Amino acid sequence: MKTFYVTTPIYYANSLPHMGHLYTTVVGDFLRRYKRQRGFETYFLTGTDEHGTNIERASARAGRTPKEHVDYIVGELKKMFAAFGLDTEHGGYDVFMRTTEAFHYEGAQEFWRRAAARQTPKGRENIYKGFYEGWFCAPCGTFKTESELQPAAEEGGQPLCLIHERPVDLVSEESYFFRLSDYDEALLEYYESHPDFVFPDARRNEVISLVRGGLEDVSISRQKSSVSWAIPVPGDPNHTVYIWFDALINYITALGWGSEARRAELGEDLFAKFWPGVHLIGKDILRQHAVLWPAMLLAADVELPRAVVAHGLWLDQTGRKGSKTLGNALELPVLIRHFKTDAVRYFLLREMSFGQDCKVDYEVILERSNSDLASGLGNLVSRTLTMIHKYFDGVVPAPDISEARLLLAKRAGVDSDAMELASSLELVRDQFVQNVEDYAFHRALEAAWGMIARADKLISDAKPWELARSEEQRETLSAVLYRAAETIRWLAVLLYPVMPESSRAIWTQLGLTGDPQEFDPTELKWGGLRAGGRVGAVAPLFPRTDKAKTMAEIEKEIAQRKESDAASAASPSTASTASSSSNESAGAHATQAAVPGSQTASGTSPAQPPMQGATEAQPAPNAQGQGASASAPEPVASYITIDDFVKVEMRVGEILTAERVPKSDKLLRFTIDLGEAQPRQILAGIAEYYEPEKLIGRKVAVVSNLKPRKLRGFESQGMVLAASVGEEGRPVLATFAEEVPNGARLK
Ligand code: ME8
Repeated sequence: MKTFYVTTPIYYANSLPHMGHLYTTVVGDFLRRYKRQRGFETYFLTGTDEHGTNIERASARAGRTPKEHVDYIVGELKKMFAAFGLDTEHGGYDVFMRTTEAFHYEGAQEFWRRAAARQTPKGRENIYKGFYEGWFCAPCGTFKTESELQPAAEEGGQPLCLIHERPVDLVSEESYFFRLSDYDEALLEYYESHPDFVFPDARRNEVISLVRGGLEDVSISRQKSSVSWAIPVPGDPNHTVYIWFDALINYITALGWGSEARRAELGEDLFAKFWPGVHLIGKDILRQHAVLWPAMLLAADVELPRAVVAHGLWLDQTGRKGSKTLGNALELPVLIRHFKTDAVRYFLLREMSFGQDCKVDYEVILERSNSDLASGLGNLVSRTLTMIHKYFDGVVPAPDISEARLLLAKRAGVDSDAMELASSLELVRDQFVQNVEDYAFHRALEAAWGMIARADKLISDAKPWELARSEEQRETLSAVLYRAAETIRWLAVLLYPVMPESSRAIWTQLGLTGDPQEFDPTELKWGGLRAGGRVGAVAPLFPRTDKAKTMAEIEKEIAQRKESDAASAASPSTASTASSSSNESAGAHATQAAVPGSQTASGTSPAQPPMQGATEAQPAPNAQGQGASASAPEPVASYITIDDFVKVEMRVGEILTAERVPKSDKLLRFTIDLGEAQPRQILAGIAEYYEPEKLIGRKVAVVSNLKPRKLRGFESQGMVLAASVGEEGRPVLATFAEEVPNGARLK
């Protein structure tokens, strides 16, 4: 049997999914259902990427351990996906892959060992130890180039990630590197000999020119002390595997690669059966999938995927990418409450020209749902079946017109035989199929809606309500309604992968047995609807929505949700993503008072991000990592120990003086009494939120053993702590409700 393996990205389990995540999963679900209809044995993977700094941070904000946090997110995500028919129970994904599965640890470590034991096409070690420094955006999980950053507002400050509009961290540490730079020729050859490997062409060209421009090595580990919530590097407990290196491998560990335990659990060798697969991704993660991943597979001597298929991004009306962090993406709970979930599936596939970006808001979905579904498909089904009930007591009427009645039929504008309609349905069906094969889903649906227009025209030209008045035109009436009903049967088969639930409802209303999923669209033949059978009861498929009323409800609901997020953000003890539907940025977390660039004191310029060239510092072969025996996954802990904690010295300080720093909108300069011989000078980026004069005499919490650093020419000798509230990260100074002496230590 032909097989088809399709994957979505595994989504970061830091916060709840939004419409962007739903989109790729709906496309995957659509393709697998379509391929199953076409006789393929299919396997569909979606899941979550559960390691890394961002998840550690999100869990800390939510007051959970990382494991509790990812379990919570996965539980919610699965419920939401189920509402859209994407889970196994509804015929959706076969595996919900999680990178915290023990078998994935085993497989990922085995992959590392395999790559480390082999050489690059240019005869050097695949993995070596070096030193990495760069600007790291935790929400992106990647290092950033200068062009991907907005320069820091202050000298020595943190630049902002252009996608997330948040400060990035300067990360500098010993790291293992993957020698990607040795794979440029091998990759270019592969792209050349596999023209369908990257789709669409625009993305393929982008990838080719990126690789032609030269690749640099990729940092693939972090020190355990900086990222502990991750898979340990085999043979080196001080390092953890960089999240992208870990995550990409999921596509094969899910099938049992590298883990005997997983193969036993699956009961068969799914890797042998289904690999290579097709990776559906958003274009935001193209480089990782079309450059890094194939090079990793070459390094470990594993067959490359069949294709990397990249779609465009959903944007808000101002043209910004819908994202969790910006909170501008459409929220799944809102979609679930206010729309038929099949209508959302249809919208996603119909609205976006696959490969291109597309603007969206709730209103556009409502409009499409009303026009294409309520007035289009839904209306065609209900008017046809209602007329069959009314004029034929619910019995499917005969398709043919006898010789004697041909002229009468012609007079009513109805062709004598149905072959013209049948062949135009075949044509549309072929267009539908071809467009699906070409990932042009919007065109496939446009074609299907051509069928609806055709059937609507058939009805409005023939005017069955007039034919019904004349006994002589009984056969014409019968033929018209049969043709409309048979067209609907074809539509139910074509649209099954798009709207499984509605297509089944249409099937039942037509009085058919079996399931539209069992029909191969290419085998549809005119006349499959049996005359004389009974149609079922008519029930509205897509009720019309009152746009103004629904929009008002949605807006109110979102406003209330934002308010409750802000309220929970303002009281850190209750901050939790449980209260937030899809916006992880709404939590409150203790942070420095927005003093830029405090994480690392190094002033050196950052290296390029891994995919565009990590600068190789001191290449050194990784002797330790090579040939280490396959061992059980090492457990990871997300906690810091008390020893880690006591390294941070925090003290009570009293603000003695406060003033604005000249030429800076953000910085205040304080002198603060920490109970020491001399007060300290400390700078904090809170000038937009606090009047300096009003802070004099205020007791604050200060990190007192932070390495001093210069900001705008002033040395800052510590850091004032504040909660970061709401989406804009408004600082609220941490303070004390009771009298405390200056210098008292916080423990
Ligand atoms: O990148 N429009 O996870 P992620 C369209 N864990 N699709 C969107 C979208 C938008 N506005 N926003 C998100 C990761 N997506 C990694 C992947 S795979 C080994 C690791 C979809 O949670 C789209 O598929 O940031 C995009 O590529 C993916 O979600 C990113 O999800």
